[in-house]
Amino acid sequence: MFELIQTDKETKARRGRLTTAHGVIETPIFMPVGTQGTVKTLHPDDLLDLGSQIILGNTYHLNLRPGLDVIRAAKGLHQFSTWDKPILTDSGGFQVWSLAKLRKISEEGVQFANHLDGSKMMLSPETSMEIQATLGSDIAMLFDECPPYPCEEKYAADSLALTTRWAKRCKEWHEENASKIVPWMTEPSLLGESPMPQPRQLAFGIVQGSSYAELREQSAKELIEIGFDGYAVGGISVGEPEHEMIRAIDNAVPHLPADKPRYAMGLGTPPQMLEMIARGVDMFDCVMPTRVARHGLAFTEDGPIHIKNKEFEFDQRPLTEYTHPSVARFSRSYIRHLWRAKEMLALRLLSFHNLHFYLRLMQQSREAIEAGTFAEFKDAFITRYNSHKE
Ligand code: PRF
Repeated sequence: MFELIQTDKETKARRGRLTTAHGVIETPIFMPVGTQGTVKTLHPDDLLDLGSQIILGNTYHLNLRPGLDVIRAAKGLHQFSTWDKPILTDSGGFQVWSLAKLRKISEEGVQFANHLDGSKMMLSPETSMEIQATLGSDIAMLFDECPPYPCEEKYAADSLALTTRWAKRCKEWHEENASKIVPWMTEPSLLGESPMPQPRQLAFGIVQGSSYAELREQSAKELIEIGFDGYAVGGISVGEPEHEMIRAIDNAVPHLPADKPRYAMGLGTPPQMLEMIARGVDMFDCVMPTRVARHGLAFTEDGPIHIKNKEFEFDQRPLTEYTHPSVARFSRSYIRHLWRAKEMLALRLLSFHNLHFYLRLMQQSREAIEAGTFAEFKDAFITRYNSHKE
C-alpha cells in the first residue's frame, strides 16, 4: 500500500509511493483543497494539467450541501465531480470547530448549529465514517477533536483521550461497514477499465496532543495500536508560532511507523513544507495557495508578490520564470490589469499559478531526495524565498 522508495541520508526526507483505489500517489505530495467538491476557480482538466495527483474534499461541507442523497444518486464524489483520481476526505472534526456554532461535545460526538442555516446537526465517529464511505473517497480521516491553541494540559489530555476512544469507534465502523457502502467497492465498474490498484478505502489516524510532547507520543502509540493505513498530525497551524508547529511535528513523527505515510494537516507556507519534509512528512494540504490567490497574491521563488502593486504596471514578465505555460503567456502587467478590473480570470490565473508553484515544489523535492541533494535544495530555496522580506 505504501512503498518507501528512498530515504534521504542527511535529513529524514522520504521518497514514497502510496497506492489508492483511484491511482498511485508519488510522495512527498501536496493535495489541493476542494472543500465543496471543486478546487475553487479550476476545472478538473486544469488539475490534471497541473499534475495534481490527489485532491481533498470535506465531510462537513458536502454532508450539509448537497447532502448525501445527492451524492448517493451520483454514485459518489468522483462521479459527481468528474474527478477520476484519488480523493482524500477530512472527517469534519476540524471544520466543526472552525465553522459551526453552539457546539456541544459528548462521548457520542459533536452536536452543533451548522454555519449555513443554523439548524442542529450531529457528527460522530460513525456518522463521519459513513459520510466518507458514501462520498467514496480513497482515503478517509478519523473523526477527532482539534483542541485550540493555547490549550491547558488537562484539556489537551482529556481531549486526546476522547479522540483515541473515537479512533477505536472509527476503525470498528470502517472495518465492519465501509466495504458495503463505498460506491466503487460495491460496484467496481465505477473504477473504469483498469484493474483495481487498491481494493478498499484507506483510513488514516490523526495524532493530537496539542503542544505536549508526552501527549503527542501517547497519541501516536495508541493510534498505532488500533492500526491505521497512515498517520496524520493534527492540531497544528491553529494559531501557534511557527517553532511550536515544528516542535509538534518533532514530537509526533519519530513515534510513527516508517512504513506508513505521514500527513501534516492544513499547512503551510513553502518553507514550512520543506522543513516538514526534512522531518519525514509525506503529505500536505492547505487552502493557502488558492485562498491567497483570491486575495491577489502570487508565490514566487523570491517570496510572495501582490499583483495589484504599481511596480507591475508595465512589467512584461510572467509571474515566475517556471510557471505553467497556460499562465506564462500572460504578463504581470496584464494580470494586474485583470485584478484591478475585477475580472474573474485574474482569480483563476493566480489560483492556477499558485497550485503550480506548490506542486512543482513537491516535484522538485521528490527529485532532490532521489538525487541525494534535498538538504541543499531546501536551504537554497528557503534562503532565496526569505531574502526579500522587509
Ligand atoms: N483535524 C482534522 N482536520 C484538520 C486538522 C485537525 O487537527 C487541522 C489542523 N491543522 C487541519 N485540518 N480532522
